[in-house]
Amino acid sequence: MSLVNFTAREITCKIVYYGPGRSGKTTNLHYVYGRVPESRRGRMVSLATQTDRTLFFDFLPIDLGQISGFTTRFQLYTVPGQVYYNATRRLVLQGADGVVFVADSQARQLDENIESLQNLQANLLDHGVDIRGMPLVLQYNKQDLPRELILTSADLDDALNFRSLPSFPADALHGVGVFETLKSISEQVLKRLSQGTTA
Ligand SMILES: Nc1nc2c(ncn2[C@@H]2O[C@H](COP(=O)(O)OP(=O)(O)OP(=O)(O)O)[C@@H](O)[C@H]2O)c(=O)[nH]1
Ligand SMILES: [Mg+2]
Repeated sequence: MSLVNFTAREITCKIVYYGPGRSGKTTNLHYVYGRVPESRRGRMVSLATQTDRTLFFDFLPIDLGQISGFTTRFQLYTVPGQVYYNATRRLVLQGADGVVFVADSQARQLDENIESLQNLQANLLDHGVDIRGMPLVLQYNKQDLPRELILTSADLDDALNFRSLPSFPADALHGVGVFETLKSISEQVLKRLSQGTTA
């Protein structure tokens, strides 16, 4: 849940990167960490297994600077994608202001993507949140892989994009689409916040 401190003129929002195992959620955060100037980011905390699978979550706080006179901070989290970590996923999702769904573009991962999206919907519902009301963007990652292995953005939109959400092709390993995705979700979250406070 976003925290607005009117005295200090600070806003803090929580963005959660969600998606199936090995889709590239942690890779997105690593890229952001590497590109945001040190003065604008905190320490990245990763709780991972020895093989780099996220065990609990990754956490990266970044500072977007001044927006409408408020210092705006985003806390980026990833969930563990592996199916059996659902309790942890649900916990990390709690209080999210926005979600980035990182899909794996490989054709053989399509069922995992669909299952993970359904799992997101169910876990949000457990927190009393309707997915249709949650700021959400889709990222089609691993578009750098050979054409015969992956689905195009258009195919993935057909299969996953149930309400014309913003969607971005990406190669998070090399940074393609990473900041476009982050910018889109940030804008949606801030828009929601401004609507909420003026309502
Ligand atoms: N070719 C390619 N490989 C990628 C891309 N993004 C991530 N990877 C690789 O995919 C593997 C999994 O990436 P992670 O970022 O750890 O995946 P994750 O979604 O955090 O996985 P979990 O923590 O298990 O949920 C790693 O070997 C990455 O280097 C991409 O855009 N292209
Ligand atoms: Mg991970």
